[in-house]
Amino acid sequence: MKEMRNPLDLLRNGDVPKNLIGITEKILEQKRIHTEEGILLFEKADLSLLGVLANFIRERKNQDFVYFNRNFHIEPTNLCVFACAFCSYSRLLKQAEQGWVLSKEQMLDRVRAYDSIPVTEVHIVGGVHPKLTLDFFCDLLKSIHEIRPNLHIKGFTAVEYDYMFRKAKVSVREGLERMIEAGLESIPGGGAEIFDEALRAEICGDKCTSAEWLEIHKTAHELGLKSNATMLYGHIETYAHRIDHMNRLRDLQDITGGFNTFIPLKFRNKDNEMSHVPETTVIEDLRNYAVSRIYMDNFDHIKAYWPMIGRSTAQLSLSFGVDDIDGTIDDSTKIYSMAGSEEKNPQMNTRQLVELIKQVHRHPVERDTLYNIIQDYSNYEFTPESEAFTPNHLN
Ligand code: V47
Ligand code: SF4
Repeated sequence: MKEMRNPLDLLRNGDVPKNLIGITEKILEQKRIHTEEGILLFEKADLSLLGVLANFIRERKNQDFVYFNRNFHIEPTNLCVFACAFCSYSRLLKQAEQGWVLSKEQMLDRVRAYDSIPVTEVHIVGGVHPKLTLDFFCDLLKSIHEIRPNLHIKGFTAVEYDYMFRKAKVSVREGLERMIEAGLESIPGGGAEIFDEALRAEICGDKCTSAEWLEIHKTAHELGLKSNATMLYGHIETYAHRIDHMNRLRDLQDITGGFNTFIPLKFRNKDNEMSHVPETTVIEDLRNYAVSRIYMDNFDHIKAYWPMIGRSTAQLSLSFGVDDIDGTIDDSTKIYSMAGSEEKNPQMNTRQLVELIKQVHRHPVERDTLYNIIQDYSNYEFTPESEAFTPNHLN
């Protein structure tokens, strides 16, 4: 799988269709491509050409490294004031008996469960609940750091912040400053969905707007935080909507440079209001990763989130521009198992993640949230002592 064709050979041998020669040359000359060209790639380029081009860029940016981290999730609640049509995970407040709300102590117990385990990040994300306020979360973050000062807290989507800050009657800047003061260190990429306003109105009309999502990330970057960006694809959007979404992120990245990673999220259709919408094929998923890698020229990393697409597609994605597969997770997220992912209990120990990456002849590298390298596992020999274990606290 590692052996990819030299992109120049494709051109020399006349293997590139006439209508794609100009754009292929541009990509190989490392020039930025624009809206019409992005749409053309989606519409006309076949999987093999996209793979060769995306691979060329991935190699230039990240050589043969594949990044992962050791992390776990805390999902404070799945009760939510919003009702996004694609969401299988949340329940409305009036359905409280079907959901959960963790107390502060329960969340701290999750952190304590990792006492002797070398995780570096906790990813906190959940539904939007009116009782979980800015003060509550500031207090939670402080307490997490009292238990584990070096654990990186990547927390809360822009959607959660937008609601939390309005309720607390503070500006985005002030709200983020308070969270940073309490221990927030970066922001995950959720809640972006698809930025086109008409489409957003159809699938998640009641939560924060695209402009508000972008403003929160911009302010976070100005305050020195890094963040990620997602795109929910494979539902009712067109290729033009995907490129529009990428354009808005690419423009902001030009200004701030604050995004770490772009994470395309495949729409899963189990048990939600959009269950009638068929899911994309794996071929389409790979084409989407590849175009993302080509188009998002100012993003260093493209992540395939393995709990959502499954381990095999995550392996395949590494030949289509992806250089990051997130982390060990430790069965601590329910978002995707509830939406129909093949991963029912997403959990891999470090050895399993390393083997997954080595099977496709890439160099596994453990990183922290900010992509500082913790350990290169290319020539690492696991021993029973060094093998990471999990606390199975949810089993
Ligand atoms: O915003 C919800 C998505 C996101 C479905 O930043 C769905 O490192 C597909 O953003 N089918 C939350 N997707 C998760 C998220 C995330 C995940 C992993 C890593 C990072 C990171 C961020 O999950 C939501 C929404 O776009 N989502 N329901 C569904 N049925
Ligand atoms: Fe709530 Fe997020 Fe689900 Fe939308 S995607 S309903 S905001 S939990």
